[in-house]
Amino acid sequence: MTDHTNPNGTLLHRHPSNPILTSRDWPYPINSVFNAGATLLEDGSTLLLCRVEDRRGLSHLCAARSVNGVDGWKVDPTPTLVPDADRYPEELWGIEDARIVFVPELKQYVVTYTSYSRGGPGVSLALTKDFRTFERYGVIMPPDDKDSALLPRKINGYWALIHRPMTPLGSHMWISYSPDLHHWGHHRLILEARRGAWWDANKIGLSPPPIETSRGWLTLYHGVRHTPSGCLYRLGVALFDLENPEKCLSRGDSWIFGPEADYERNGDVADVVFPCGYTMNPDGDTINIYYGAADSSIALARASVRSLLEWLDANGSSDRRHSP
Ligand code: BMA
Repeated sequence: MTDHTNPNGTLLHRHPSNPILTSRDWPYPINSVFNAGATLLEDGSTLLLCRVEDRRGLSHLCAARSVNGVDGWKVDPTPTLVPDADRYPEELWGIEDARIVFVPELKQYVVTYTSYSRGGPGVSLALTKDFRTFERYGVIMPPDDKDSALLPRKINGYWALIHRPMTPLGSHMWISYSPDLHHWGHHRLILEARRGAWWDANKIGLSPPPIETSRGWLTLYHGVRHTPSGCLYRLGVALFDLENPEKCLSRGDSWIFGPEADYERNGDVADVVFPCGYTMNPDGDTINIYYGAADSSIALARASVRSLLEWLDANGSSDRRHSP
């Protein structure tokens, strides 16, 4: 029987040191730090590309490095990737919410992030080898669009990008393909926000980049519940076919993680958990999920890929791509 009572927190375990990074850890004056992309570097250390909101309200990205991914963070002394509105007008009001994917074929990290300007939020892409210099490709998905990550390898000869365009009919997850990371087409809807009272009604979006498993692309996504006192951001999980990522194999009905801890419930934007990155432990099963908490800090939760897949086996439905 489907378990609709899944207690929050059983699949994702909050780290006792949470929140692991706050504005107090920053070497220069900022308002807040949250929604970080994550990756392992060659030496096994963890890099977070954090969204930093300055005291004008505009965001840039700043790298923090740690040997164990939990503490001892070394934060870049100055912003790492700053909006460059002269050359990239789509970055006029800042850059936000990076997702990082290491692409073996390119021997580089591909960073996708939200660039924000008069036109609204769009998706921008940059390549880097070291998170010190970046090759910017500019905006690759025009506004309104965000919550984007590249798959780490080509699918049938094309790069594949998951993203979340917004339309008056809803904000759903799409996939698009490209031969060169510049030109994008073959756009397909892959996962719909549900409707009505559902926790993920009207607006969903990719959270960290999809995790490649032997069973498919394990994909954490956020759902936004609109309430009279504001929005509630929670996390759900779906599985997509490895060679045809347009095909949703399974989607859970319940959310698996939501704001409960004080640092998630209180902050600049209350009741938000917003992961943008994960790293995999050497055991090949434990993932470290880095998430923004209440748009005010960065927190860490751990999960087991095997447990997430088992939970989907018990609770997911294969016909849930579309809104019931
Ligand atoms: C979303 C994004 C996130 C943010 C969240 C809550 O739309 O802008 O960056 O964390 O809202 O404010």
